[in-house]
Amino acid sequence: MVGVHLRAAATPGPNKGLDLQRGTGKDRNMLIRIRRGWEIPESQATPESVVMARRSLLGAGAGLIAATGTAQAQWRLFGSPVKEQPRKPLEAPRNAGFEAGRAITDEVNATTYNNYYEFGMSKSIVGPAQALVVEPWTIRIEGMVANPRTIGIEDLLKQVKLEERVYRFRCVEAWAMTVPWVGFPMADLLRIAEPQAGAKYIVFNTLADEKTMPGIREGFYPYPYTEGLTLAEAANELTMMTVGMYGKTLPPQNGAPIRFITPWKYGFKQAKSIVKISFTDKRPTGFWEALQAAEYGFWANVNPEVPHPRWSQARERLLGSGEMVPTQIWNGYGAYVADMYKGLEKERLFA
Ligand SMILES: Nc1nc2c(c(=O)[nH]1)N[C@H]1C(S)=C(S)[C@@H](COP(=O)(O)O)O[C@H]1N2
Ligand SMILES: [Mo]
Repeated sequence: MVGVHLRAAATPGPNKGLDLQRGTGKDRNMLIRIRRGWEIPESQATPESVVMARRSLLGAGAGLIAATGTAQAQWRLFGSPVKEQPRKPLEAPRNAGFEAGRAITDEVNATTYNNYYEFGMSKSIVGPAQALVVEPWTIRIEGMVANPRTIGIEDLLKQVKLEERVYRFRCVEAWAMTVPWVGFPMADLLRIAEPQAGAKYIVFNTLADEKTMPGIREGFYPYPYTEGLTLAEAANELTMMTVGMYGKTLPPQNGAPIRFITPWKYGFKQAKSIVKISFTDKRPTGFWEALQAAEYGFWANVNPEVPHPRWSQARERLLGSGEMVPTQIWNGYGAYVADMYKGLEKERLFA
């Protein structure tokens, strides 16, 4: 499977000819020939979606692959037909303690080249994602906590102080971006949630709404999207509950209204549109781990020397410029996180 290398060599950023070939039978009115999703050669599919596509074909659900990717292709050709949800300004003081050492990715690239499989298999889910209803939004806090409860996002935000941090972000598919996120330390969430003494893991479930999400209606995948962290990882000073980017609330496609960010881990850990947070003493199985445990594990820490079974992780392609740069262990955040993994060397820390 060499898709990632081909992709890396292709035009950078979201404006790729590649995605123009994706679409559904519904788009016959478009001027270009639309190749049906299930005709996408494996070499053009993204690594993560290859896993899903295989499963989808097994389940005779090839339509899912084709369900998206159209709106953005039109945008490239004719100007944006996507009416994006308005985003509220969300200015917060930048925490200068976190130097990304790279130029910030242009906002248009970070917000139009996405992985959000509930809305479709391609990178171009901006259009379908606008169906996400972000207000009102509540989060259920349960499991091993002092007081299980449901909290409105406004109430949660009243109890924390927002700040901006510029972090590098690395997807397991070997693309990367640098984003000014707005949010608050997950440590503050732990303080609010009050996990019990025996709790070891925090688990996030994200929205699974069949009314608005085509991927949920398909029913083939182990949704809701689930991810988890050890409580040490959750309390690490890098770990951020994130409600905004580029000085505004998160757009739906990037996980509005709330997701989390662990910049030393591959992107798939960083669950979007969180609706449930639970605490447990059992290691949770993540969405990707449930799909393909041999390729995606619990820890998913970035390491250029541990290749994915199907491609190298040595380098990454920056969204926008397309520049290829070396990947760093822990995505360059070892000074903050490496100590947490001492004594865990027997674990599969990097996949
Ligand atoms: N709910 C949900 N969260 C998700 C995903 C998803 O498909 N659904 N994709 C993950 C993957 S694979 C990546 S790389 C990042 C992408 O985040 P971005 O679209 O903001 O770049 O979100 C992660 N969180
Ligand atoms: Mo990813």
